[in-house]
Amino acid sequence: MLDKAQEVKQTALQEINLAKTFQELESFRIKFLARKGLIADLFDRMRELPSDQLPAVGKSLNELRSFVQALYEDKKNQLESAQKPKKEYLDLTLPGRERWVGSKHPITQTLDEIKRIFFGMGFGIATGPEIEDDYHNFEALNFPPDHPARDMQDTFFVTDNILLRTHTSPVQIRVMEQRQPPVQVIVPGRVYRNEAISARSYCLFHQVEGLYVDRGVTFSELKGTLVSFTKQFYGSDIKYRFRPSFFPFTEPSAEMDITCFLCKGSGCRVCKYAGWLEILGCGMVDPNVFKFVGYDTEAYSGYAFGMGIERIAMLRYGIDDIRILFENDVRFLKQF
Ligand code: 2NM
Repeated sequence: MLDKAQEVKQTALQEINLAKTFQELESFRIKFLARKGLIADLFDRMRELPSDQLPAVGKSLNELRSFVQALYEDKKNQLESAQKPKKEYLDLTLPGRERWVGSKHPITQTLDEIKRIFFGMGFGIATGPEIEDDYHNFEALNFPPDHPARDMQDTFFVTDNILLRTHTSPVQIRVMEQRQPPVQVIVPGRVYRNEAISARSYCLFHQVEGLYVDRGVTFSELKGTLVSFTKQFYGSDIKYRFRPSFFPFTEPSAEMDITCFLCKGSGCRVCKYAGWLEILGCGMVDPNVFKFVGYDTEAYSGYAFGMGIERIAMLRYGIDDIRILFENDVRFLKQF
């Protein structure tokens, strides 16, 4: 039996040198070390031995198994390290890996620029809830009960009385409920409209609205402020005009147009060959609104204005589909 063990040891020593691949090494393992291999076979045959020989034979079979197992492990390590490249080659002349730096969303960039200009003219900032009640979104803003904007078709209702704000004006109502004039704030934020989604309109967009209330505020101050903003934002060479308009919460109301900054008024795709671009709505706050918030309508007057940020950003960056602003596709965003 001990001779047999010696023989197996010699065979293993020869055959381990013949194993040059993982496959050959696996055959080696199966031949010698597996459950039905040569060594297991020797252990099985111990049953035939007289009991006085068992300790010595057992000891040498265990040694044999450890020995062959070690041959196997060494060869396996050799084969594995032969697979790896000898040494990593470090090319110090290669340029460093550039770190990918994120950028601000074009809507955020546009908002930041608008805020910066109004901060420079003395405006503060106010924010408020996106989920509003009918009172702050419509009633206190002088919308009559049957106004079409109050329809399910245009507004996302949560309950009969609770809705997603359709403009940021309810924040102005909340500001006026809490403070007496002078009030001079801009209100940036998300607003929601239940409209068919298309290249031109999305169910969600951003607005900046502004409000200035004090003693003796006039329409010419409104014009002066908006003209100053417009020249800072679009450039001092643009021309502008105010057209009469209508909003429930302002009287009189107007819309402001500027000459198309692309074609300078001669007509192009951006301005749809009109030469003019509509950029905001504005007006003198209707005294009915002041009554709702408890302001003295004899003592105070004020102006308000509002603009849609997506429209401005689309004009500015030449984007022709509003939906791409909400997709967060990095291939689009990394261009800004
Ligand atoms: C606009 C146009 C004109 C506006 C009015 C008010 C408030 F609360 F003072 F009545 N907030 N915003 C307003 C006025 C908004 O957006 C096109």
